[in-house]
Formats: sequence, structure tokens, C-alpha cells
Amino acid sequence: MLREITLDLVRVTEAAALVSSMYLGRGDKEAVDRAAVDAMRGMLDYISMKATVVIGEGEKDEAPMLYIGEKVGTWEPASPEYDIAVDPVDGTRLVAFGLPNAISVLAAAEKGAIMYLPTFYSWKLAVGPELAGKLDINVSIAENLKKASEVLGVKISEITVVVLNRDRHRTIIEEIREAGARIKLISDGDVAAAIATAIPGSGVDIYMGIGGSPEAILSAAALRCLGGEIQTKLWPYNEEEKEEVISAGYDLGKVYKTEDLVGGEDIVFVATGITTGDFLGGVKYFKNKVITESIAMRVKSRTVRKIVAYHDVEHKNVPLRSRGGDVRFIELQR
Ligand code: VTB
Repeated sequence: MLREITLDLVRVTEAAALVSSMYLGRGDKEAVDRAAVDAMRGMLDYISMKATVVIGEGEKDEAPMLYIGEKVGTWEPASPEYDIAVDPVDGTRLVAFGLPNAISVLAAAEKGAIMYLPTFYSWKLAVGPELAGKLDINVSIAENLKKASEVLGVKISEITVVVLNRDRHRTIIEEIREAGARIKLISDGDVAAAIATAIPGSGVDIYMGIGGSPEAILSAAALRCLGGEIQTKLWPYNEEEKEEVISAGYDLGKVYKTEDLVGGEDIVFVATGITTGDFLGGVKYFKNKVITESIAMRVKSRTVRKIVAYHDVEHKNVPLRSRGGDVRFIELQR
């Protein structure tokens, strides 16, 4: 059962957040990602499980660590088998520029339960529990917003929709404005945006638009734990990709629902804030402590835990894969 290793998994995203946040505001997003991957990979080595990365940093030849198919965990004969999906930093640019809502995330589920979406991008519509099952990715934005206002019992002008600020979203932004809803345009980090729809008091009701497919899967894992919903459709970004997926037998009209993306009942989702966002505080320093805020949740129990950790800078070790194990935190600080 994933229950037993939940806190171990929190340590994984904590480590990634702690180390990547050392590059806060330095303008170097590759360094942010490299640090997070190294710490995440290092911490995974300590966990008693037989896990396989099914969503990670890409294929083996493009990623040295956390590539798709990589085996992580201790792989002792008696340890349980899982598939894991990771995004060491969702929003590397956000960390590189010290902007809000960057998180480190990981989802674990039974073997075979995590789907693979073949396109780089997907169309997404994510909502919290109240709107789950009520909206439809195939109808107009105006219709969806009207429905949302009825279900939530609020005016359309009180509904907040999050959209990635991209040229490809010009039309949908216009349609949302036309319908009269509030819009929060974000530069990056749509996993946090999708999750925020299901967190009471986050001020976010709906996330929609075209974003990364791996991020759709991670959002689905979180939304299953929170009772929210994500609907997705494949969105090929050029003719070549379109032909590829069609000839591989995929249907561009198919709507993938939350359970299609992450199935089964044994699912854990964990995330740690790197920069402060809508539902998690970022990595902060206070005297000789470095403080992290994480969230851990499971589908089975639907318990959502917030875990605030005060790491003692003098005593803290962080495992880095590149260094073969634990490194003292102060040594990394320079
Ligand atoms: C999306 C979104 C991510 O990057 O992948 C986006 O899902 C990239 O979009 O959360 P562009 O290719 O248009 O830049 C994030 O925002 C961050 O990784």
C-alpha cells in the first residue's frame, strides 16, 4: 500500500524543492531543473519500492535521470511495485525569475494505472468537486461558464478562470472575457492551476487551455484525490505529430477523463511549493531554518495533508544522485 511510503514520497519533492530553490531568481532555468532532478533522483533511491518512471524528463537518450522507463527505489524482492509520474519542477521559468506557483510534484499508482498521452500538448478543462461532471470540454466556453455559475450559485463575474498566457489562447481568452468571467493569466505552471480549482479558498474555479500532456496526467492524479475533474483531448502541435498519433490509432476527438488518465484506487499525490502559490507556500528561510510546505493526498482516503517542515540548515542532508548520496545542505549553499 502506498500509504506506508507517503511521507517518504513527500521527502522526495521536499528535496527537489529545497535544492532547486537555491537557484531562485538567477535566471537559469536549466540549473533549476538539473538541481531538482538530481535531488529527486537521489531521494528516490532510499525508498523501499520497485518503481518505474512512466512520466518523467523524457526518453532515455534525452534525459540522464528520471527518464521514462527508469527503475527507481530500492527494488528489494519483497517491496511493492508502482508506476510513478514526476515533474521535479513544474515552472522552471517561475523559479528562475522568482515568480509564484512553482511546485515539485510526484504521483504514484498501481502498475499500469498511469496513462501515456502521445502528444506534447493536450487541451485541458479542470475543475474542483462542485463542478466535477458538470462541464463539457466539447461545448462553448460561454455555455460552460453559464453552467458553472448555476452550479456554484454565483454570478459569472465572480468566477475565476486560469489560462496560460500564450498566443494560442487568444480566442479562448476573448471568449472568457466576452462571457464576463475573471481571468488569471499565468506564464507557467498549469499543474498548480489545475489543482487550485479543487482547493477551497484558492480563488480559482476553472483551469482551461492547452498545456503539457505530462502535466495533464499529474493534475489528474491530484484531482482524483481531491474529488475534482480534468477532461483532456490530444492537441497535436503540427501536422507531423497529428499524422503520427492518428496512424498510431489515437482518436483526436476522444475526451480522456480523470480516471482514464490515472486509474485504480491506490494513488498518492505529493507536491512541495518552491515559490509561494495559490495553495502552497514556497521555500523560505528564517534564521537557521529552511521551511518547506507540502501537500500529500491519497485517493482511497481522500485525506489531504499539509506538511510544513522546518529543516535545520546545520543538520540537513540532501541526497544527490550525481554525488552518490547525502550531501550537507550548507555545503550546497556555497
Ligand atoms: C506547459 C504547462 C506547464 O509549461 O507545458 C507549459 O503545462 C509550456 O507551454 O505547466 P509552452 O510550450 O507554450 O511554453 C508549463 O507552464 C511549465 O512547465
